[in-house]
Amino acid sequence: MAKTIVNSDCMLCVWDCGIKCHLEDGRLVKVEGLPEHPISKGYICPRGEALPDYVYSPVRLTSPMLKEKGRFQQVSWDTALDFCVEKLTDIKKKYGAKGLCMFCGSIGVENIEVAQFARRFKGLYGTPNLFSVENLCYRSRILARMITYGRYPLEDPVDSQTIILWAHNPDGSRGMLGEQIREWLKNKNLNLIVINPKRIALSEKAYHLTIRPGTDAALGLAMLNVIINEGLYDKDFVENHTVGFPELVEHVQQYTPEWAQEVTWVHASDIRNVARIYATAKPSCIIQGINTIDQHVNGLQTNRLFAIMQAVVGCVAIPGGWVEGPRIPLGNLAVPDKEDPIGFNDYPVFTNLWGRKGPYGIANMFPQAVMEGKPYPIKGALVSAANPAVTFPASQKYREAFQNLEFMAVLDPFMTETAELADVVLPASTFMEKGGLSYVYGIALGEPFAQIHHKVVEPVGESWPDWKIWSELGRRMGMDFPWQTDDDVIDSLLLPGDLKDKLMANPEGVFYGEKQYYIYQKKKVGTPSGKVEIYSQTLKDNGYEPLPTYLEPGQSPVSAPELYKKYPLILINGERSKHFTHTSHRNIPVLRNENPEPIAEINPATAAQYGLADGTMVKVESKSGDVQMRLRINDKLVTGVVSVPHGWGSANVNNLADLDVVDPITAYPDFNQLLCRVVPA
Ligand SMILES: Nc1nc2c(c(=O)[nH]1)N[C@H]1C(S)=C(S)[C@@H](COP(=O)(O)OP(=O)(O)OC[C@H]3O[C@@H](n4cnc5c(=O)[nH]c(N)nc54)[C@H](O)[C@@H]3O)O[C@H]1N2
Ligand SMILES: Nc1nc2c(c(=O)[nH]1)N[C@H]1C(S)=C(S)[C@@H](COP(=O)(O)OP(=O)(O)OC[C@H]3O[C@@H](n4cnc5c(=O)[nH]c(N)nc54)[C@H](O)[C@@H]3O)O[C@H]1N2
Ligand code: SF4
Ligand SMILES: [Mo]
Repeated sequence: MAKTIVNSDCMLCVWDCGIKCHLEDGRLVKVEGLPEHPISKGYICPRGEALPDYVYSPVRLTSPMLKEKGRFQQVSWDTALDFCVEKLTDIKKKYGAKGLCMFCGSIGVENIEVAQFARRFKGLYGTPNLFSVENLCYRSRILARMITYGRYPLEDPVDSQTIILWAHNPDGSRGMLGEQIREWLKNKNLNLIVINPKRIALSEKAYHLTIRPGTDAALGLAMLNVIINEGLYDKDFVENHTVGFPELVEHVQQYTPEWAQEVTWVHASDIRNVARIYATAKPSCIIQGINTIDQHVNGLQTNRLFAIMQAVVGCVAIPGGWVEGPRIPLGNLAVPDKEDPIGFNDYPVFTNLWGRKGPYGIANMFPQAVMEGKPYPIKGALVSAANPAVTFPASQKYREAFQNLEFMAVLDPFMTETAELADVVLPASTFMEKGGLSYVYGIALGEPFAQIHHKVVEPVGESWPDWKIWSELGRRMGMDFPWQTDDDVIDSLLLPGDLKDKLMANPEGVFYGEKQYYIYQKKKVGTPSGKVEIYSQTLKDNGYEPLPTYLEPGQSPVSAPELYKKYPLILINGERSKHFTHTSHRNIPVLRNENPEPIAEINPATAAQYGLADGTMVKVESKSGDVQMRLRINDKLVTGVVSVPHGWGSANVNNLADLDVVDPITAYPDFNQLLCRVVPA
C-alpha cells in the first residue's frame, strides 16, 4: 500500500488552517493540523478532522441531476449543460439578460476561484444582478471602515494589551483565535473584555459585560462619553489626523453611562471601568462579531462607531490595534456590468461609495422582482456555493420566489434545501479535489499570509471543479472561457511578480508584504477630507447621520411595545458551532453525533416564568413564523433572552424573520434580535 502525505489548507471556512493529509493508495484517510503552518500552527477544528468523511460522504452528488416531472434523475454533463444553455438563451430572449440573477454564499464569495468564475459568467451573460451573503454579512463593516479611514484596516491583536470581544465567540466561529487568546492570557498581561448577552467560555477569564441584545451602539457611545470627558483620548492622533472630533465631543454628551445603563442593562460603573481600561491599557483592539453587529437597523453605524473608537484612542496603524495589510496582486476575471443591478440607486453608499461600484445588487428585492415583477421581472437564478433557501432571512419568501422561477440551476457538492428547488443541480468538486488559491489573507490573526492551495485527491464521481463547470457552460454559450487546467486558473488569478515567485517556491505559503504601521504620519488618507473622518460628510450628503447615533433594534421592548406584550422574549440567533459551517456538515455523522439537534438556550428564571422544562421540545414563535427545537436551561444567558442556532433546515430560524426593517444604508435585514415567545411544543 502506498502511503503519502500532502500538505494543503482547509477551505471549509475562511480561516484556512494548514492541514496534513494522509493518503493510502491515493485515498484520503486522515487529516491533521499542520504544525509548520505559520498562522494556524497545527490548530484544526472538528470539521477539518472530518475531511475524509466530507470528501467521501455517501450523499455527495456524483453526477448532474435534472428534474423531470418533479423528480431528480441522474444525467450526463452533456444533457445537463445543453439544458442550461437552452434555458439561459430562452430567458435572455424573453426578458433580457437582467431577467437572470446569481446568488453566491459565503464559500461562493470567499473562495477566490469559485467567486471569480461565477462572476465572470454572469458578466459575460450580461446580467448585473448578483446577490450574495455580503447583502447580510461583513460588507457593512468594510464600508464603515472605508468611510472612516478611506481604507480597510483589520484587527492586529498579537501585540494588544486590551482585547474587546464584542459580540464574538471565537471558540465557535474562529477557533484559532480562541486558542491564541488563551495562550496570550497565560503568557502576557492581557486585559480581556467580553461584551455579550451570553457568558461564553472566554468570559470566565474576562471582564464580562452582559448586554441587552441590539444595544451595542448605546454602550459604545457611552464609553466614548467617558473617554472624552475624562480626557483619556489620544490627543495627538485626534488633532493631527481626524476631522469632526469637536462635533463628536458635543454629540456624545447626551450618551452618559447612566443613560446607557437603562438602555443596555450594563451597570454605569462597569461602562466607566471598561472605557478606562480600553483607553489607557493600550494598544487596544476591538474584535467584533462578524455578522452579529451588521444585521441591525443601526448596523453600519455601529460598525462606524467601533472604527471611531479605535481612532479616538489612537489604536490604528500601530501594532496591537487595527492595521491595514498589503494589497493582494490578484487577477480579475470579472467583466464590468453594462447596467446597474436592482436596488443600486436606493442604497447608494452600499452600491457606489465615492464612485467605486460594488459588485452586488440588493438581495431583499429579489422576492418581489420574481413574485411581482418589480422593478422588473427576474425569471432565472444561478446559485453558486450558497443555500439561501435556509440562510437568508425571511427564507420563506426566497423559497416561494425560487419555486416561481422559469429556470434555476445550483452548483454544489451536495443536495441542499436550495438545490431541491432547482431544475438542474451541477455537482461541484470540493476544494480537496482541485488546486487553486487559498484565502490569501490570514485574517484569523490579522497576519498577511498567502498560499497556493494544493489539490489532495482526484474529483469524486463525475464532479467538476467550479472553474470547469463555468468554463464548459460558458464555452457552449460562446463566451470567452479559455481555462483547461487548475494551473491555468492559478496563472490567471495570481499575477506574475514577487508574490507569485515566492508562493511557487514555498508549498506551505508565505508571509507577504508589510503591515502598514504609522502610515498616518506618512500618507494622505483616502477619504474626501484626506483625514480620518469621525464626522462623515459622505453619510450626511446621502441623507444619513454623519455621526453614529443610537437606534433601538426594529423589534425590541422599547421600539415595539405592543408586539412585546405578545412576544415578551428577545431572540438572538446564529451563534456558530465548531461542528458546522452554516447549513453544511450536518450530513457528516461524526460531526452530527457531536451536535445532533438544534437547541434553544434560556436561563432558569425565564424558564420558570414561562413554565418550561429542560430537555423538552418547545415552539419558538415570532410574528412571522415558528420553529420547534429542544430546550436547554443554563445560567449563561441573561434573563429574558433566548439563543438559537441558524442553519438547520428542519428548524429554520430564518422563518421567524421578516424583511420589514432593514439598515437604511446597507439594506441588511434587522434579524439578529427579534421578539419571540417560547411555548411547549
Ligand atoms: N438566522 C441567521 N441566518 C444567517 C446567519 C445568522 O447568524 N443567523 N448568518 C448569515 C451569514 S453571516 C452568512 S455568511 C450566511 C451563509 O450562507 P450560505 O453561504 O448560503 O450558507 P452555507 O450553508 O455555508 O452554504 C454554502 C454552500 O456551498 C457549498 N459548497 C462548499 N464548497 C463548495 C465549492 O467548492 N463549490 C460549490 N459550488 N459549492 C460549495 C456547500 O455545500 C453549501 O451548500 O448565512 C447567513 N444566515
Ligand atoms: N464554525 C463556524 N465558524 C464560522 C462560521 C460557521 O458557520 N461555522 N461562519 C463564519 C461566518 S460567515 C461568520 S459571518 C462568522 C460569524 O461570527 P460572529 O458574528 O462573530 O458570531 P459568533 O462568534 O458566533 O458570535 C456571536 C456572539 O454574539 C452574541 N450576541 C448575539 N447578539 C448580540 C448583541 O446584540 N450584542 C452583543 N454584544 N452580542 C451579541 C452571541 O451570544 C454570540 O456569542 O463566523 C464565521 N465562522
Ligand atoms: S477552523 Fe476548521 S473548518 Fe475552518 S479552516 Fe480551520 S479546520 Fe477548516
Ligand atoms: Mo458571514
